[in-house]
Amino acid sequence: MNQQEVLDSINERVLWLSTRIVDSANRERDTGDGVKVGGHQASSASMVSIMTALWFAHLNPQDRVSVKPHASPVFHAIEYLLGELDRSYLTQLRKFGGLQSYPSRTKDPDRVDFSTGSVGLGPAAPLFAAATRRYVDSHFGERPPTRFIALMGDAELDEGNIWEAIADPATAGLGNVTWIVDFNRQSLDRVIPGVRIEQWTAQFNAAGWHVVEVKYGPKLHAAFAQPGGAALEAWIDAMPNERYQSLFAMSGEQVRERFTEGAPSEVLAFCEPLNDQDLKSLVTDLGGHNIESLLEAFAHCDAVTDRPSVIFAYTIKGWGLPMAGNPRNHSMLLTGEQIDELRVKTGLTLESEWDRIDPATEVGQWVTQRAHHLTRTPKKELPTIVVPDSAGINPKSAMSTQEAFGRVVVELSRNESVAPYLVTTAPDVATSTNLAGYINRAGVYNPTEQRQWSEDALVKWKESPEGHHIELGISEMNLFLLLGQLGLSFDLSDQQLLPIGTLYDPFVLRGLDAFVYSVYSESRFIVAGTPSGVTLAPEGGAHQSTITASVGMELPNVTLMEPAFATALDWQICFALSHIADPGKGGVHGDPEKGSYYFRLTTWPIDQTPFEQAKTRIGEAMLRRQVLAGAYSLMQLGAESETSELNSETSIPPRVQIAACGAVMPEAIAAAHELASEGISVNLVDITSADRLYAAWQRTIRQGIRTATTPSIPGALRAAFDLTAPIVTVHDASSHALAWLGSALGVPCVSLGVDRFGQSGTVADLYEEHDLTSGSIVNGALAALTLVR
Ligand SMILES: Cc1ncc(C[n+]2csc(CCOP(=O)(O)OP(=O)(O)O)c2C)c(N)n1
Ligand SMILES: [Mg+2]
Repeated sequence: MNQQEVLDSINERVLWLSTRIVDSANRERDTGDGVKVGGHQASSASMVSIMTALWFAHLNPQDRVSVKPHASPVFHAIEYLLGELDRSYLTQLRKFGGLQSYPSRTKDPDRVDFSTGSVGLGPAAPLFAAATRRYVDSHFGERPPTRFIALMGDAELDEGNIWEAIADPATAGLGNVTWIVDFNRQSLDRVIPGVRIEQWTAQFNAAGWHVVEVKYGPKLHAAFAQPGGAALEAWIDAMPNERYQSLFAMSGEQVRERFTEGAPSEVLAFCEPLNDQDLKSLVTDLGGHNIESLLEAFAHCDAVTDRPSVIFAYTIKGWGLPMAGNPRNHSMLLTGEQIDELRVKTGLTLESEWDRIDPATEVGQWVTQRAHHLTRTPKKELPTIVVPDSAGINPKSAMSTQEAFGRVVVELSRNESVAPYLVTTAPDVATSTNLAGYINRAGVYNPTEQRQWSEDALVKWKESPEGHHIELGISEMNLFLLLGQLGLSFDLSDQQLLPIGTLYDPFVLRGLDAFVYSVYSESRFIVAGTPSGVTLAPEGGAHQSTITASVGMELPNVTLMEPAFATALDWQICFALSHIADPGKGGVHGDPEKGSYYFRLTTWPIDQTPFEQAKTRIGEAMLRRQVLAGAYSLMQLGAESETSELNSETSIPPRVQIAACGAVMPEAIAAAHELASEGISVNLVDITSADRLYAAWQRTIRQGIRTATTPSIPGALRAAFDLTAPIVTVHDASSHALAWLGSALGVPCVSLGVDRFGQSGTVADLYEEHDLTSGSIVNGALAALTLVR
């Protein structure tokens, strides 16, 4: 057997297994609920030849591949054939604890390098992983060369994030990246009308990419070179996509009829001597299903080392299956009879259908040799980065959290054990989010040294391979994709980093899908959303974020922190970095501290004295613990007069609690004093992380539910709150984000926040408009007191 025959034989088996994996999940599993299991035989079949060529003839162990979501059965079939997946999993596609519907780094049992699912993000991930590797190689010495490869569906090119990713200079010149487009000209619902290859090629070329087309296989190429071949080529090229695709599911006789209908005489003359079967196999000879053509294209891409490559591999959705080229094949499944036929065609029986390829055969030996070649060396343990408890900033009397953030990062850049690992990034907002001081010290990363032309003494953005800041264009998608890959560097580049990104808080939502993508992949980074809320008043309208606090709280693997005071922020950043620094302790499963951290900050300067007073009252060590746990009592004011209307009937003064988060703290403090002067005693709690508090509450509740015992109130809440007094919550965010506190404490709760879109104005205007003034907080507290029964 020659190499082509060996690989074709493996290809046939991969097609069988991937089809059968989906078939078994759907026809043989009793889910008990009648809900269809699903899986994608047609999308998988389309990718079979490309993946066989890669894994069985091209990849090296250190290469990293992102696999198109709907080709997950092909990936698992290959991993199984290579001995990396236990046979028992083959009947567990989409089963709880089994193979995931789409490749998952964290939940699949085999070697998934990149999770995929939301189309467009999967291909971008290896591009940013390669950018991360370039950074790591510049700073920590070169790793063994890795090719970062993405296998993507052609409909993924409709996603804007693809074009954002390739347009950013941060991804330029990455010669170790190849995207392979499974160019079946079909998406979910349709055969794509009109092929946009020319437009796409131009777009990739314009972005500086190397473009390769693998359109026809060797049989067609040979035919085109013969007399009449030029006419044949022109005829196929001009044929509407739908018509061409329909040939694939036809018999030879039908193909002749449909293919030659209306054809010029030269084409008819060319087809005439061929028998039906030969004609079909000739005209359906697409490059994306020819392993030789694919390997040639891969070699071309390897030879181009100064820019990324994209291969358009022409394929057929459902290749090799009866549903080939059918416009509605996306979720079609083979019938039992069709499976039986495919099994026979593949040379298997009911007894042998799940077997690996016999290692005693020539093909089996090839597989064994590839399995050996692709074995990855076990990961070495990475040293832990020692992060101090505090960066030691000395806050001025009044300071905003954004300013404090800038100072913390600068201070950390002076710390020898932390500084080498810090890497910052921002989508064109580094200066306006207070990273400039850090960048002046640490420099901008550029793979090649750049001469500086600016005379500006304040902004010294030296660009060199030693720089630590990666400046991006204004794409929040790119920010979260890059942060995601920087935060997985410990796994994909054997080097842990401490990544910190900044963006304007409202635009967290612009990058949200990439944010979700990155934390679903268990990446570890810090992101600061700043400024946030209506407090950035004159900036106005669409720049005012309201639902981002809820996003930070609700997103798994992310901890939201929203401090009011500079020292609290300092402690929280160091806490976050110390967890990010320690990937050796395993994934985030069950441990929310092991994920990423989202700081919601503001430019509103706040008097720091109350925090210093709380430090004296509570003690620094205890206060630090409480700040990190999510809340502490900032001040406790006794009723200043005994004449309040509310306590006229009893001698005990009424007591109320204010739970305030972030920028609104001065209003909350003023309200506390006003209430005290009206004869009401007040406990004012600074919520430093609503997320950590909520998580602690939920943990005790879940524990109670699982063990059928009375849930306790978590220590973090007990330490800061009084368990009897009603509460008013105040937040420059949706009022909903803190509204759960009443339930957690079992007291009446009134929640103030921003539940409508804002507009420009002064901070005072907007606090008035959204009931965030001290007067509104006082009235809210009084309302809460009336709710006490
Ligand atoms: C962001 C996003 N939108 C929609 C979907 C639903 N969806 C899944 S596959 C698909 C089309 C896939 O077409 P293509 O990428 O060409 O892959 P093929 O199945 O043709 O190989 C769509 C729209 C998705 N997974 N992600
Ligand atoms: Mg497609």
